[in-house]
Amino acid sequence: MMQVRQLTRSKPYAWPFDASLEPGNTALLVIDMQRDFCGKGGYIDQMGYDISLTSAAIEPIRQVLETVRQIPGFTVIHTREGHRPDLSDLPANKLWRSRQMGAGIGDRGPLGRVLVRGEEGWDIIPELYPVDGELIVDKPGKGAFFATDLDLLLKTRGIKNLIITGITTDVCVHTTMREANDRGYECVVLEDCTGATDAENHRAALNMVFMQGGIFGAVTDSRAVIETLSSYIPSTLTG
Ligand code: C5J
Repeated sequence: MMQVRQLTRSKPYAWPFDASLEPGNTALLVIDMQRDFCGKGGYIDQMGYDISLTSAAIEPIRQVLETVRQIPGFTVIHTREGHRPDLSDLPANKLWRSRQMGAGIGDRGPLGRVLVRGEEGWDIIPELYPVDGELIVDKPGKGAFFATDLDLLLKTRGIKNLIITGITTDVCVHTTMREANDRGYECVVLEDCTGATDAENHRAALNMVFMQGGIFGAVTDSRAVIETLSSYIPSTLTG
C-alpha cells in the first residue's frame, strides 16, 4: 500500500504542512485520560460536571491507539496531571480554587486523594492504559511541557509532528498544544478524541486552533488519522 505523508481531511490545511508525516518523526500524545477527569467519583465528577462529555473521547482514542500500536517505531506518550503526596508542588491558588468547587486537590474523595500521584483517581483509565514501550509524563500543571522532560523526550527521538488527543479540550489539551506550537512542533488535534466540561467550550477551543490559517495547527478526527496511518501497518499484520 502507498504510504501517505499528509492528512487530507484536516482543517484548515492538509497536515503536516510540509507533508513530512512518518512514524519516526510523529508522536501520539494522550493527555490526562485519568479517572479524575472522566471517571465516576473523580475530580471532574465531584465538581458536578457531566463526565459523559469527557468520557466520549475514550473509544475514539482507543481506536487510534490500536492503529498506532501496530506501526513499528511509532511513539506514544501519555500524560497525567497530579501532585506529590505532600502537595509541595501544588500552588496555593490551584488548591484554593479546587476547594471552592468542592473537589479540593489532596482531599479524600471516592477515588482516593484528588489528583495526587499514586491514587486511584489519578491513574490512567484501564481502557487506555499504556503498554510496554509507551512513555508516561507526569505533570503538575496544565501544559505537558511545564516542569517536565517532554521536550527532551521528543527532541531525542527526532519527533516534530504531534497528534494530540485527551482531555480536556479547553484546558490541558489547549495549553499543551499552544506550548508545543511555540516550540516549533507541528500539531493536529483530533476533535472526537477530546472533550471538555462544557460542550460549547469544546467547540470554541477547536475553532481557536484553526483560525488565522491554523494559528496553533490543524484539526481533524480519529477516522482521518486511522485511514492515513493504516498505510504504515506492515502487511504481515494486516494480512
Ligand atoms: C483540568 C485537564 N481541567 N486535564 N485538567 O484541570 O484539562
